[in-house]
Amino acid sequence: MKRLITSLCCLCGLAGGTVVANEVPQVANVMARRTTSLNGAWNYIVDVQEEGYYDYRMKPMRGGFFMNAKPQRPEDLIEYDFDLAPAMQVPGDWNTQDERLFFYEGTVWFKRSFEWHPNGTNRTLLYFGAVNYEAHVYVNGKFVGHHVGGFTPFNFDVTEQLKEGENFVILKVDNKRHAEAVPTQIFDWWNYGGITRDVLLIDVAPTYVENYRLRLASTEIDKRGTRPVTFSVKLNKAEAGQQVTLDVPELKLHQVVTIDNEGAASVTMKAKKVQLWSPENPKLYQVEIRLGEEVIKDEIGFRTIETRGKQLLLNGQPIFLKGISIHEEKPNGGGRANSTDDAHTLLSWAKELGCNFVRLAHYPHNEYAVREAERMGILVWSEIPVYWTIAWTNSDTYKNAERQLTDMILRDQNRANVIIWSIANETPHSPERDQFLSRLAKHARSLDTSRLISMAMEVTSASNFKNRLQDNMHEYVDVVSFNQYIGWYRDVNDAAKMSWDIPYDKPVIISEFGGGAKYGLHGEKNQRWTEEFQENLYRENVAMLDKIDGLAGTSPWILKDFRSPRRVLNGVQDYYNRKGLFSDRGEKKKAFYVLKEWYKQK
Ligand code: GCB
Repeated sequence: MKRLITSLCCLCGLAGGTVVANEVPQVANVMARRTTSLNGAWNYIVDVQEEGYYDYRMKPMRGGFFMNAKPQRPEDLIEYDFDLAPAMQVPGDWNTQDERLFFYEGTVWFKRSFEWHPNGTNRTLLYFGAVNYEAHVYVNGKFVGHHVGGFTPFNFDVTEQLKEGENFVILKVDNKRHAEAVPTQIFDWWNYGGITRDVLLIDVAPTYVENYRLRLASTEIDKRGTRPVTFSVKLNKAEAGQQVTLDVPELKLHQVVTIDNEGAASVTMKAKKVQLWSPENPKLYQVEIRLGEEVIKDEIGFRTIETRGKQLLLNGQPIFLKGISIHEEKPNGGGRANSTDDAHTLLSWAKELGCNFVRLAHYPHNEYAVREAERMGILVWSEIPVYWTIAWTNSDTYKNAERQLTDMILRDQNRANVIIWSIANETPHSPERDQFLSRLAKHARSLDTSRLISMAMEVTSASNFKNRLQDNMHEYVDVVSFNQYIGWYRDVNDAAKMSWDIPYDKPVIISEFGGGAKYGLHGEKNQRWTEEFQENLYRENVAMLDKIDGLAGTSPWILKDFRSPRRVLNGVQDYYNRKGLFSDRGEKKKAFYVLKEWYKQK
């Protein structure tokens, strides 16, 4: 029997003392690096009472019995025995892999062993695509870092902790909800816990390319069809004088840049005859970035996105966003999605509906999904979980939201299909909220000027079927978007009487509308939960939307029924939000065809 050891000072990493934190800034495009996957079977121990964390005197024994280990100092070791523990698949949520954990919110410890042969002078980074919600990470018993936020990647330099031969990683994962967290305690989706995205060891040289950006510098094009393209690169170290080479063979771009004192370099080049990425022609160029022995390959598209008054322009041409909202759930039952196949199925359904756009709600989805949408010619709205009632005055909450926003942008900034960063969803108005959100909007803009900023606002309804959008955040966003539930939460059968006053000279997106229906339940059009009710609601809504001045797109709620603990109606909801156009098993409801028909005419 092998004993796995984690040191206590690390277990209580938050409680002071010397903690080794090996976190390094996010490494971009991990799929193109030299990696070893740690996906697969991980042993797990459910720690309902959090003994491992709080009570270092308790020593777990075989079969779940505990005895007092009497440590002399807080730094003494706690021993975990995973030999008898069951295993689950990583990436994956625990809720759908062990039926006892379906509703579980708390701490689970994970462990995986692996063979490792350190490679001379190179560094090794331990990368997690996402862990929901909070992770403490240990390598061979040493604490290497802590991360908060369930939908963004993070990585640690674990070179010093790894050794020749057998090694192990232990994670404490905690998905308890908190009022000051992002998202907060209340949200309308399943709080899937666990290591929900890929785990990789990344082999890098001591100096490596941390991130890079390749994009059109502006909307400019000269008479000869030449466009300015900017390449920026950042190394992990400020090693001035290093040279990085960029190649885009199809555009005959070959450029060497020299790294400055900040570890960065940037250059603007002229590129001829650039085919722009668009839903009709999702053209991607093969790109190679080289630093010494390291070659990073990517596929990058070029496009412009801008607004002119109430118009949205893609590559200079007005576009109507025919969208649908999507949660990150497997298409045909199951839990969190995390693969190109899952993404492909969901996005194919969106395509069948006639979509050129998806709102990936309400948090950054996995990188496979964004990349697959890009290959399929689907524009993306990407969002952070600043949802409903956030603790606006808490500075840690702000830092957390800003970090999630930064990590979302750093991960996907080379994706041509991502056109909108959304900073929030349905947030009740207050001066504190305005301050928080305007700061976030400015932050997003400081990181990325090549995309639009938006957020899902709420429309304020006045009497006599008059609807008015009034939100102080209008000046911080490029696109005014709002959710409305006419025909479901309010004004059933009154869509035709509605008028809309959106007093801003900006494009408008209806970021949600819809209503629930149980697949296979039929009846009259005024009978809630039937497919006919939902079908009629869509008919009335699309007719109403046609009258909204400046409407530049919509992403109805939602592609597929998704799990939510708030949806308890027995026999109808059964813990599913039923507003999908597809059932949780992938069956089409009648409303699908109404939206499809409307999109055909757009
Ligand atoms: C909303 C929320 C979304 C919910 C939806 C609903 O406004 O943005 O997260 O799931 O309504 O079904 O009520």
